[in-house]
Amino acid sequence: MAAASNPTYFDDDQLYNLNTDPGEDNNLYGQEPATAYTLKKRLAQYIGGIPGRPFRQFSDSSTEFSPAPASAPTQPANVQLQFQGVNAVKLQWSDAANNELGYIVESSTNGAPFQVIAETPMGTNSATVPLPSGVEDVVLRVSAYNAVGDTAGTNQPDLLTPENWRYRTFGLVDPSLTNPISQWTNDADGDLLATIWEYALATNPLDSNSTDRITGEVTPDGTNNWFQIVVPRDRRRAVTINGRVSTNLIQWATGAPHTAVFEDATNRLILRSTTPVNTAPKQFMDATVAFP
Ligand SMILES: [Ca+2]
Ligand SMILES: [Ca+2]
Repeated sequence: MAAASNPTYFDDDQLYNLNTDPGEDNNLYGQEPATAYTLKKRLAQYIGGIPGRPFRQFSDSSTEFSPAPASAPTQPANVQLQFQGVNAVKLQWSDAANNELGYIVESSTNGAPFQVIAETPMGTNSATVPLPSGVEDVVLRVSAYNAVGDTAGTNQPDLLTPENWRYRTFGLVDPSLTNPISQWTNDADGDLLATIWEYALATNPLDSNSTDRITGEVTPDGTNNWFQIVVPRDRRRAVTINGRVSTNLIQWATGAPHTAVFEDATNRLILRSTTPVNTAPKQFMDATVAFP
């Protein structure tokens, strides 16, 4: 009778919003991963506390489920990321745990705390998740979980690494990243910043109005005057920026001992010539950028 009147009666996992759906017609399980994760943990803790309950008395397909495990599950191994277009990724991992309630995928955007964006059953080894459009700084992690705790995979895919960023930036127009437009040395928007610099400075390589520049300044420290450049970068981006200095614009000396990092902040890098202006009044500086 219930099955005849309720289309989700035989669903393995069920979650309803009783405020808006008192008839339980619309199974939200899968749409509310954080809720499913929380409720499964609470349920496991609850039934794990009933003494003498005869678990697995039915021919349950679950061989892994244990409501009262002795420890948190083993972490998922070998977490891998595969793009499904520029705004979705498939995560795959090895199911190394034998007492997990399931897996969760969490994301952290722009350095914010991780939030659950997908939940999968025990024994699973993949999930496809959407990415927030236009947000470049996204870190993903996969954890096995049970009532005792969560254990995150060591490898946390980072969408801001150079190749992931390049794919998300140019994948719509050049999915194989082989055309001139998507090359690191190219200036796709003609704003005189090569794409590798747009990446380092956190500007948009496809928008000529999105640009930034390195500025120079002379700073006294009481004894000497120092010539330095301020590079407005984002430290999360995996590039190495070196200062270089010249007295004739022909010969350049790059990095130490000719230049030194004076300040290494999250949003800027200050590189200083190690020769005081008092000693060498005529100096030129700029910076080079390369992947580490
Ligand atoms: Ca450019
Ligand atoms: Ca630009």
